[in-house]
Parts: sequence; C-alpha cells; structure tokens
Amino acid sequence: MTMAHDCPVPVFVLGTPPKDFGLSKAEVAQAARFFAARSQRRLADAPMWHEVAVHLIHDAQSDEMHRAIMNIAGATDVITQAYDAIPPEEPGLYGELFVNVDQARRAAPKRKGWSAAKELLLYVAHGMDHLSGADDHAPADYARMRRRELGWLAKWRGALTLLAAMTTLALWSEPGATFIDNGGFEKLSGARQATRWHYSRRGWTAAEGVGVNDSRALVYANADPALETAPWQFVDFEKGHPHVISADVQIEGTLQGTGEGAYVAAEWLDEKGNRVAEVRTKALRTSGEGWRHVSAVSGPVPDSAVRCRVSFGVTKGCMGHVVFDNVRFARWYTPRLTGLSTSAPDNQAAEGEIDVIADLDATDADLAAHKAFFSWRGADGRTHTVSPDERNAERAQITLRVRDLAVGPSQIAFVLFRPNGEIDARRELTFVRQAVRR
Ligand SMILES: [Ca+2]
Repeated sequence: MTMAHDCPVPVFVLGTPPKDFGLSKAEVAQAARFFAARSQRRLADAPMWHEVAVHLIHDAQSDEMHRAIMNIAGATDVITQAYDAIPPEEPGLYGELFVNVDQARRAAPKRKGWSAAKELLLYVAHGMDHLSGADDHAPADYARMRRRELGWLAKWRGALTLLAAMTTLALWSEPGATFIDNGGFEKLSGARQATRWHYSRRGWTAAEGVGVNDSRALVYANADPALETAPWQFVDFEKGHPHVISADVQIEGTLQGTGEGAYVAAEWLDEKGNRVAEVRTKALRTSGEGWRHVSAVSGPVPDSAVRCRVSFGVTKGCMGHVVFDNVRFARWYTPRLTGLSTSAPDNQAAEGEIDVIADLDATDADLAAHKAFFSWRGADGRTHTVSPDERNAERAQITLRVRDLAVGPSQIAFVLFRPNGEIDARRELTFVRQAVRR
C-alpha cells in the first residue's frame, strides 16, 4: 500500500474557471492534485484515493446540489461527497467536489490582498481536506482546517513561482545531445513500427500514436498484467559519468492493476550480461489532462559496464494505454557551485546596487543541462526568483538594487536544478540592508 500512496491522486476537473480569474483549468487540476496528495498524507492509515472529480459550478447548480445532498436552500462555497467503492471496484475513496465559482468571485474582495482565483483554490483545498475526514462543525476545528488549507495554498503558490521561474529560463534547457536513435518515433519501418526500437510481441502491443505537437509517438498497451516486456534499444554511454534519462508521457485516464505504472529506464550490463547499474524514472499511473515530463539521473557508470539498454513501458501488473514520446538519454553534466558572494563589503549596504555572484566550475554543456536562479526576500515581503543576468562556465551573476531588498538581514540564495526539478546545488548568504543615516 505504501507504493500506492506515493502515486499521484487522479483528479479530474469538469467545467471551466471564468476567464477573468486568470486561472486555467490545468492549473486548477494541478493545484487540486497537490492538495489531494497533502490531504491523503495527513493520515497514516488513509485509504487508497482512486479518483476525485472537481466540478466547477455556478450559484444555481450549487443551490440545487445543496438542497439535494444536505437539504439546505441556497448556494454555498463547496460541497464535498465521498463515496465507497462499489464492487468490483477496488476498496478506497472516490470523491466529488462541487466548487462554486460565483461564490469565489463574491467572497474574494472581502479579504485583503486576495483574488477570486485564490478563493476558488481555497475551496478546492477545503473540499480535499474534508475528503480525508476533517470535520469543521466546531469553530476550533474549522479554524484548524482553515490554517492547514491556507498553508497548502501558500505552498502551492510557492511551487507555482518556482515553476514559472524554471519554465522561463529557456537558456538553461535540457541537453541537446542524446544517445538515443529515433527517440521521437518519427522514423517508421515498412511495417509502420518505429525503427531502432526492438519489439517483443508477447503481452503487449506497440502502435503509432499522436505525440507532442502532433508528431508521431508510440502507444504502449499492456494486455497481460503478468508480464513485463518493453521496447528497447542499446545506446552509447560514457563510463565514469552520470547519465540522464527522460521522456514525455501521456496516459488515458488512470492505469489499472497493481503495478507502479509507466516508466523509462536505462540499465548497464557487464561482459556476462549481468546488470551492474540502473536508473529508472518515477512511475506514473496517470498524467492528468496532458503530457507529463519524467526524468532521472543515474550515478557514475561503473567501469565494468559494457552495454547500456534503454527501455520504456509499464511495470508488471499495470494495464492501460500509455503514449510515449521524446525518449532521451544523454550524459549528465554536474557543474560545481564553489561560492556565493556580493560586491558589498561584509555583505552589507544601505543603498545603491550590489552584484551577487555565484562561482561555478562548469562547462558549457553543464550550463545547457541545468536550470538556475537567484532568490531573495524583497522589501515588499515577497520572495523573488530571477534568472542570472549573466552567466558562463565560471560564474552566474545578478545586479540588485539595495532598496528592493528587505530591511535588515535576509537570505540571498542561488540554486541549480536538474531537468526533473530536483535541486542539484544550493548556496545562500546573509545580506544586511542597513538603515540610511541622514
Ligand atoms: Ca514524436
């Protein structure tokens, strides 16, 4: 069961957030998944969450649902329903949230520094909180729930800021060089099979599918849960260095069965064919409403390795349709972050501009393989994240105005990210913005 709890909760959003909320349906779904995972994790013996549907509705439907379910007239913010499994469904939780967008629009202006989008997400968080059994009948319980939900919302917004910073850093993109041949599945043989991939015919089928940007992709459908076979190819590699494996994955709904899910893997074999090293991405049971990018970085490849095999598919026990595209495998470069400093003496200044400098020991390829940014606490009380103004193999640098920083001591950090969002290296320093003497 531990494994099942690590799987993302399948959450579906029905309906569309109003345009003026500035929130996409995909963002609502991502936030809902984030809250669902936190709610589920609250209890050690939580049941398996199979599926949660989030309905975005208006006053009229909210009133109707409210009467039907709770026998109360009038629209409300969110109505939560939890259902038990109906055999032969697996035991566990199936939930439904009815979230009222009209109520979010009405309530938001009553809170300072709040928006309709935040209010809407707060309702989603509240519904998810109820699904793990939280009860708000007593005022103290309600306050406890609200604090927890605001905490989830703050964490989610922090995650959003991070994602936005990462996706805007086009220069710090994934490595271009890959040892995979036909990883995008564009080349087909006469039999319309993707060339260069070895196929084993038993237990599963591979067919042409629609990939990223309407390109070709490979659809993997496992028909026999007892078997685990997958398309594969031998690839080049460099001994003594880590390697990165990644792919774009799309799953129709949720994979059925008991296995971990869809994955991409590389394994290194010695002279005798024994496996001496392996790297595997996190397995997915659902991809939500679109494509998910998965990646993982191996340790340094041992000297005994003579061959490397890359494969993808679904683990034993899992059944369903998975579309794979852009399977990549390349050497992973690790830049070293050797220092972080500012141009101000003793990292203190009252006004003017300061340079913040991260010292790197890297190559150009390292830079292409990493995302990076500086972050600091601003005078406006918010944490700011920005890409470097300048960077090369030796350093990354930004220039900040002292008056934009928080008064007194605050942390300035520099972070290097792997393509999958894991932190590779981080340094921080304490900067003191001194009061101006007049
Ligand atoms: Ca493709």
